[in-house]
Amino acid sequence: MKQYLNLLKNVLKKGIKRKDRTGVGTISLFGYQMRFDLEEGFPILTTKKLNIRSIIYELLWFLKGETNIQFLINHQVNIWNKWADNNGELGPIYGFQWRKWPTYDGHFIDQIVNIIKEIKFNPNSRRLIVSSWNVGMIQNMALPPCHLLFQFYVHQKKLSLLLYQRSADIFIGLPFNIASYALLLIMLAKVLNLKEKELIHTIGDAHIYNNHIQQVKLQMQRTPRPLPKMILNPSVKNIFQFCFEDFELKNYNPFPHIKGDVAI
Ligand code: THF
Repeated sequence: MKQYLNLLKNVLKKGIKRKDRTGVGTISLFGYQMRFDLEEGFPILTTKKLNIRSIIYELLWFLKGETNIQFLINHQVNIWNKWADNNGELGPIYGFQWRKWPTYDGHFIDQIVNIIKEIKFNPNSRRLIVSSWNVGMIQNMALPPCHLLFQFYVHQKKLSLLLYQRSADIFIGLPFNIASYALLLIMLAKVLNLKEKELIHTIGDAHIYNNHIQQVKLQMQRTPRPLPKMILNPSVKNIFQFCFEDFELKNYNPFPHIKGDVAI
């Protein structure tokens, strides 16, 4: 993925040294956008091997509306462990806001059910938005949402998704985030009988942690390989009925995995 390598180049060249909440320190660039044409393949890194299993299970977990890591643990996915409390709870993060955004009068809004209806019956709408940035509940979340808002756009039966991410850990989290939203776009397109078109990823604070610089430089020496294809089970017509076995990543031939510590 050229787009990702260009981002690495830009941050190393134009980024500024910056202190951060975790104490690790970063090189940071404010404001960046990448575009991924899904017709060219599934946008997953080939310059290091990613664990697509974790990415799929995390997205299924968001879509279930769950905020307890038990489901992830049951499937040997440990990416959220460091932020959960003793009961495995993360507070009202992504899953809760996507499926159960609470209203003033005590009801709950299912943003995923609503967005599917809206895209179907009102594809020209300029309000096709799902948000996790519930200002009044941020203090109750283990971590304020990073990828906090996304918007859909339909043109000639093709569906695009624009994501706004306030903060991106470029080495660890960002490759997960890109693949996750590409997957969500493909899933929604499938159940809506549309084709997936473009993923547009906008980032606020795009940063490389100081302890990831060597790993990033190693990745920059690797030449990206052809993108794989993501195949979904065509018989699934309901977004909530997908399970892990319905996904197949074909022709993924990445360079070996590169380890890095996650800042907490
Ligand atoms: N905090 C920080 N500092 N970085 C992040 O990327 C991040 N997230 C989520 C919440 N807080 C964050 C958590 N997402 C991994 C991947 C995604 C995460 C957290 C951790 C991780 O450990 N990845 C390993 C392998 C994991 C595996 O094999 O399953 C890796 O090397 O990629 C970003 O949204």
